[in-house]
Amino acid sequence: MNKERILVIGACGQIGVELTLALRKKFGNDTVVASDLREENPLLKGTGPYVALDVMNKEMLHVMVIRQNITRIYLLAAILSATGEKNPNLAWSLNMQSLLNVLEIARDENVHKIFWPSSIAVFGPSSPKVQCPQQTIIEPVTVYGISKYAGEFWCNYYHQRYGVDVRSIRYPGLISYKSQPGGGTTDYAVEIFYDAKEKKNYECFLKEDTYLPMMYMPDAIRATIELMEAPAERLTVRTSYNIHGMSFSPKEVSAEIQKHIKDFRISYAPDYRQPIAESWPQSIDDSVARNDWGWKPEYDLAAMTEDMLRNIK
Ligand code: NAD
Ligand code: AKB
Repeated sequence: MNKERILVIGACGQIGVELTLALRKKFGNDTVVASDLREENPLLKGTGPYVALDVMNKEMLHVMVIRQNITRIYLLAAILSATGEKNPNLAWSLNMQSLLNVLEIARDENVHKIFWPSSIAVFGPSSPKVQCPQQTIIEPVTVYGISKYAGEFWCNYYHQRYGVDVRSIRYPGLISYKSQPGGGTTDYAVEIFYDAKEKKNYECFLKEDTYLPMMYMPDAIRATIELMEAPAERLTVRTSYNIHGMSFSPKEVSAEIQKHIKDFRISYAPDYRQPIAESWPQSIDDSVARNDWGWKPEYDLAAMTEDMLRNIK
């Protein structure tokens, strides 16, 4: 009998909606409790239990975990890179305190597995730009990147010191069509598809030759599930795993879109997000994830573009 009881925190966000649906498919609808500050996302309605929850309220979270017999938590609530630069204190406070609340409750209760995502934003200008390795110089310059790097070490600490089985991935920029992105620097790579379909033109907030690591959402969801199902003894990284899907620039993705929408045009008006993007690597070496738990992406730029344009209504 399946005794798992899963809590997804931040279930109405870009990743949360798709991850919740995927977990419900795998473990059963009633096994996965979705929660968020926001109103329930329409795609989640009727697919399983939903509770309004502020992860910053540790007592409420603790009561919820006990009452619902939660055994696994996926913590997705966070403030992303671009929004974080507008309100650094809030970003630090939410990104750190939410993680510490979850780790402490997991240590004290019957929560035997946690997933918490980090980001390629941990890397800074001094990290290698191409094929950035798992272990390298890491000097982030955004508050988001600092919070993710500190978070990685809290995960490692709770694992080493208290045996909490917390697992993590440094997601690249994620591209999807089911739920909108929430204030990141890589959001252009989602917006461009919507504007291409709706208006046949897009004004990009990054320069045309800004290469960034990216991934299509189905690959990211699969990576998350595969990491969480991997045998603990296979995992050599308890901070956070590099994973890579593809690397492209605004110019390259617009050329790919033009193969489907001939009269699509892109223009460029770089803003405060340009220096954030320039501080990150252009591509990621994910050989450790490949060796440890068999990670392998399926989507490249062409396959993703075709799927995005087919699915955006
Ligand atoms: P998002 O902003 O789309 O979703 C976050 C969700 O958390 C939102 O629905 C929001 O309402 C909720 N939330 C915010 N504060 C909360 C609180 N106090 N209590 C409960 N819920 C709260 O973010 P996302 O893109 O889905 O990202 C999820 C995680 O993945 C984050 O940790 C993010 O840093 C990480 N990540 C995302 C990407 C990406 O490209 N989307 C890349 C790297 C890492
Ligand atoms: C962002 O741009 O902030 C996120 C990320 C790469 O973490 N998409």
